[in-house]
Amino acid sequence: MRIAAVLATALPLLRCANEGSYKVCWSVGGFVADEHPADDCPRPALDIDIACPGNGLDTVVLDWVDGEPGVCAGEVVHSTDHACRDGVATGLVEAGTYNLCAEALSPDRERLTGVVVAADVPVDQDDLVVVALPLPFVPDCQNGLDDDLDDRIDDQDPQCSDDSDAAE
Ligand SMILES: [Ca+2]
Ligand SMILES: [Ca+2]
Repeated sequence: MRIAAVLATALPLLRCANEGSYKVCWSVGGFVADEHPADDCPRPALDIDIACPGNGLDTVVLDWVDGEPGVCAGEVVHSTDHACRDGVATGLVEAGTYNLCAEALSPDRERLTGVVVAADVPVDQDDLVVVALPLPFVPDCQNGLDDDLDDRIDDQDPQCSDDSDAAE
């Protein structure tokens, strides 16, 4: 009887890790809107076969923030860095509702794009939440790199008519 009582107390605690699982997908340039299966990541809109630094994007930082809806200034309860320009991350946070904030960083960790906010994302216990983050495409002419290796970067390069040019 005593063992049974202990188990009855302990089992709910073991089962209730109070963690919610998530999957985050991001793609520079966005996703194809009509392909968004609930259990998987949508297809990237751009089919660009460039290595991660090729577009100046070196790191994607994902922050789960507990704070005002839509605001990234709050308690960061979970933060991960990811290499590569398109990607997927999965993980666990304490079950709750968060803002998901993402930043695309250059190799010297300068912020390349504005913070992308997915507000009020419910991450429930024993549930997988899929969040898609369409990170903005960073044109060659504002990525901080000398893409064509002529020793001139971005607006210093005469190939760039303005910073929206996709090719340096
Ligand atoms: Ca450049
Ligand atoms: Ca150049």
